[in-house]
Amino acid sequence: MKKFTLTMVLLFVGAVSFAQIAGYTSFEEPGIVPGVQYTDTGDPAVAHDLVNNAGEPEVDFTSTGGEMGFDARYEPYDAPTNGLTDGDWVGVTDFTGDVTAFTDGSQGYGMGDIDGNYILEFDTVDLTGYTGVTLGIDYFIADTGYEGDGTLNEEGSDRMRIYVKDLTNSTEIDVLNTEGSDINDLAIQGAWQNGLVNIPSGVMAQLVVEVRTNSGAEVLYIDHIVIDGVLGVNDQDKSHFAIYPNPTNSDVINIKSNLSGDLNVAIFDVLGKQVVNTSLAGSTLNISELNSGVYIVKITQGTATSTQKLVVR
Ligand SMILES: [Ca+2]
Ligand SMILES: [Ca+2]
Ligand SMILES: [Ca+2]
Ligand SMILES: [Ca+2]
Repeated sequence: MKKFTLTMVLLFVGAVSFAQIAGYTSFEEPGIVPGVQYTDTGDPAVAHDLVNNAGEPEVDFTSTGGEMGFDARYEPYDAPTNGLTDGDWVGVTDFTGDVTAFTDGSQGYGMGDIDGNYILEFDTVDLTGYTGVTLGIDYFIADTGYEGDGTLNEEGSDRMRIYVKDLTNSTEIDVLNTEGSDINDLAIQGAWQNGLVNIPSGVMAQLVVEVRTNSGAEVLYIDHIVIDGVLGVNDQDKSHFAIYPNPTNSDVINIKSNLSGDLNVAIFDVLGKQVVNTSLAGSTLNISELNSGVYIVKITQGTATSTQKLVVR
């Protein structure tokens, strides 16, 4: 009996954590419109959002809970003339003429012949409870005829930048930044490169890709984006929330909060798979679908977030 109690105590106070993907996309979920260019109908002299056009490659994507969403927009340079109004190879594509093959699946995202600046912003990823976070992205730079060093926002000053915005600390973490260099001199064209950067624990993070080119042959392709880390118990806002009973052998648990507003509850199993994601109006959550085991419960209410361990017997 003593031994049993000690084991239970250790289980209860012991840290629990596991590798977990916080955000990913391989561009496999968006539809494909092969052999068609994207034609912007906006004014190339004015910065504006780019939107999906029927029958053309998708430049924007709204996440349905799997792959991350993304949103493209355009900013002019000194004399943009055409921008993307002349029909350009941008958006989700399965064209492998430049890249031979995508690094994951059969689709990626291409950005060529912008005649201005193309800015692709991904969904913000909430890294609350995560440590040891990295972002990986595969990128492929086509062509070798780049001009300028990208320091000026003008034609003939080609520039490519892939970076992570740490929105919590208002900092930016470069994966690739060709500003100050002729892209040719970097000698990274014509083959897939893997960018990998560390991201601070617990922040809100957003991947951004920016491309300024002026030739149809100058294209940046991206694929296989993964943000992952170790998700563990985070006591930061634990004082606001209580889960009981815990451990439990009941079909329901209660989540008590001293804050107001709807509670968002996500539960992950030991493999890091999300098994519950719901909004609670009351305090009772049905967990009858969960097998016996250890879970991480992520509770969010307003700006308060807590990740806590749940033991289901
Ligand atoms: Ca892919
Ligand atoms: Ca857009
Ligand atoms: Ca163009
Ligand atoms: Ca160029």
